[in-house]
Amino acid sequence: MQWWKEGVIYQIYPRSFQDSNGDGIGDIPGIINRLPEIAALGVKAIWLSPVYRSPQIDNGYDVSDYRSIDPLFGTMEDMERLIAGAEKRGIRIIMDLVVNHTSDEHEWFRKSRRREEPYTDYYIWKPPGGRKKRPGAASGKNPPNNWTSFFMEDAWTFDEVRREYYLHLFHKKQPDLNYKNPLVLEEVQGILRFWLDKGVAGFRCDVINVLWKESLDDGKKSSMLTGLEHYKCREGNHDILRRLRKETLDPAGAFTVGETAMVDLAEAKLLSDEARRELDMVFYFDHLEVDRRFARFVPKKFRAAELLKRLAKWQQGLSWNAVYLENHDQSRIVSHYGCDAGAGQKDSPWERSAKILAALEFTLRGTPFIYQGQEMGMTNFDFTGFDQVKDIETHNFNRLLKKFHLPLWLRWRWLRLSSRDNARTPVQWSGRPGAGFTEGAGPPWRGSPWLGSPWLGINGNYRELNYETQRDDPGSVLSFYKRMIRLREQSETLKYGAFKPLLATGALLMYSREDDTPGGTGEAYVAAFNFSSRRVKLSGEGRVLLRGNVVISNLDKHGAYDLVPALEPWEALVVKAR
Ligand code: TEU
Ligand code: CA
Repeated sequence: MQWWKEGVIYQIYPRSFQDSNGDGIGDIPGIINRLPEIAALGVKAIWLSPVYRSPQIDNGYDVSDYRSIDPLFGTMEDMERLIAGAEKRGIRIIMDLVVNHTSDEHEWFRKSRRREEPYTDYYIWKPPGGRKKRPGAASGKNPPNNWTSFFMEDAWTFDEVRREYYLHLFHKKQPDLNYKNPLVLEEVQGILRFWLDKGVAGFRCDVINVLWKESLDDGKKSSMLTGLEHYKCREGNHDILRRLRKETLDPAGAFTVGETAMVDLAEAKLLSDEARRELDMVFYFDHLEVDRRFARFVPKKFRAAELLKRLAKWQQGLSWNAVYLENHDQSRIVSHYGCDAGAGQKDSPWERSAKILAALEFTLRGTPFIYQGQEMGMTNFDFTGFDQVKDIETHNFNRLLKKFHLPLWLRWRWLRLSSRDNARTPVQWSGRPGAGFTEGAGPPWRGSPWLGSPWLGINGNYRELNYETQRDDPGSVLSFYKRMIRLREQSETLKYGAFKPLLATGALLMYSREDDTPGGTGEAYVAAFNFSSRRVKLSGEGRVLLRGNVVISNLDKHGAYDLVPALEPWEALVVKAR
């Protein structure tokens, strides 16, 4: 029995989790102080977003030393205390492995740009492009090809020291490593061994499906990422993953979940197929883009039927799923697929829909991941303009939309929904100034420059929506998450049963989870969800399907259910059908 199939994994974004020294930035001692709350949730592991030394251009996803802790977050001793403290509570630590790129302040890059061996070819360097000016290149630039970055900029920057261009699929301060140089893979093996020796249980692997750049030829012009076809999920990438697994990860019994940008089902199957020994599971994005165009940036109408279609595709397409609804790059799910009206209020659309999403997550097949604050229904930020946003991706996309002359109101309407800062506002632990996140001296929100203010504004709804108001309330979102976690842990069918889509019309969707294994229990649960603020009548077929004893109700319904006529606004109902 693999522990990572049995239990739930909790993601912490350290800078927004708990500040312990009043500088307005979350840190590792803060996480240690909150281990009792994390243990009370009932999770089996913590995935820690990066705490390595970093210039913090991309909030730590730009690493300058993989073997040291950034002073912002604490010391290596703090990290060792966290690993030991978590282990005492039966909680494993999973580190964030960011090795598609480093920071440009990493020693390797500093030496590579000076052609100091053996680092000269640790990165992807090229002389300026062909003789003729490349069409579309910004003035004065002549990059080796036409690739664009995930952050909507050029993917090449000219280095004045080496007098060549270097590739960066993200920010220009995040140069891509060159995996065609075998020394790079050796360095990565060393990083894995360093942290496995510290006692971590595995890794969440950042953009782990774009490591191998097959060629540097021009890409087909694309609305999102020109050049993607040359580096996404290439055979060389699979070889790298198999080697890391065989030589380092399997001997240590380490767990891996890959974050796989733009992955499709066929690619995800190859990456997570147990027999291929590459990754244990992968994060895909399809189910979170039902109401979005251009990845997650341009909104469109949400349709439950589309959500069910995409859920079924991945639930039935992969042998095991990483089930998640939020992370540090995504908007808050209660504001996205739910309704955050009445945030913090009892029996509000916010409370019902936060619970409906918990019921969805914990009745899907796969390892559930909870992102910090999701368990209390934290909502998207309440910022009123770009001046309060810190995320470089949001600002870059805003600059791109400005080039297309989109008016400010439309740019803000789109980007306030998709900005990664929605998930990065400080966790709301209490209703006191600083929301129990920080006791810093500065004003308790909006991230003003004074020392001690939170690095990013605290959502103004912290007074009503916080951990303390929910901890002892059996009807709270937090208590509902705890119930879901326990229910799943106690049910082999909810953990391992087959997923079967049943029906979806308008805002209503239904599916079942069944133990249909030969000689199995034949147990089946039927789950029904109303993703709307209207009462939805059930069709004849729906009424017949939704029969049995209630096991989950976000409206506290109990007992036997037969021929349910309708679902209330934002109602989730799960019955044990047999
Ligand atoms: O994200 C990579 C990635 O695919 C996302 O940036 C995604 O493309 C973007 O949010 C649009 O959907 C990982 C980390 O999760 C992210 O925080 C880092 O910024 C990025 O890699 C670079 O390390
Ligand atoms: Ca701090």
